[in-house]
Amino acid sequence: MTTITLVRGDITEQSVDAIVNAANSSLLGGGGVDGAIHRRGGPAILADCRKLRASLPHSRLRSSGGTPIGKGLPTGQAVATTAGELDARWVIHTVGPVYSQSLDRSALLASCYRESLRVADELGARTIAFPAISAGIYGWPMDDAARIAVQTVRATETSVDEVRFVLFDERAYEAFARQPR
Ligand code: AR6
Repeated sequence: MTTITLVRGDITEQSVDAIVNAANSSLLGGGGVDGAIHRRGGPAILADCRKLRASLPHSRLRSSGGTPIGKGLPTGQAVATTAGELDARWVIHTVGPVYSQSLDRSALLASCYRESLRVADELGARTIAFPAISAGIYGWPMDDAARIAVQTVRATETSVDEVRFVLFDERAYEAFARQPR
């Protein structure tokens, strides 16, 4: 039985087996949760990311500035690294979709939660903390991001005991609290 809990706070301050990072395909860091995790977790996480990246296939993705990203983790997938100095055993990096008004990318957002839980199961993680993936820099409307997050976790079979959503502000917390758990 998986329990879903909600916490208002900073994901880098959580004590759990696995902390999920809302990363980008490059796995080389960024702003938001990604920036906070690398800052607080220290250089061991980036060192692991670089190694993982070298084993990934080349993608045709380009950064928003048009630079080819080269090797990258496809949107909707997840991989694990050390958690460095964070109070966790692993960081699970997943790449959320950028929100689009013209294309329905919800399946990719749902995939981030499912794939992260699959990786958590492979690792043997029993407690996992998720941020509101795609609901920051990637522009996903918070209510919809919360609905997809909670519904997907509820519908996914996993050995994880606790899925903790860590919401950075009151608005995000309220959006998650409105979802039936
Ligand atoms: N703890 C918990 N939640 C946080 C934290 C934190 N420390 N910091 C921000 N949030 P975002 P995305 C919230 O932008 O939309 C990066 O540059 C934030 O308020 O971190 O998936 C990556 O490299 C929002 O509600 O992730 C990618 O390029 C939620 O976490 C891109 O941003 C997600 O915001 C990914 O964008």
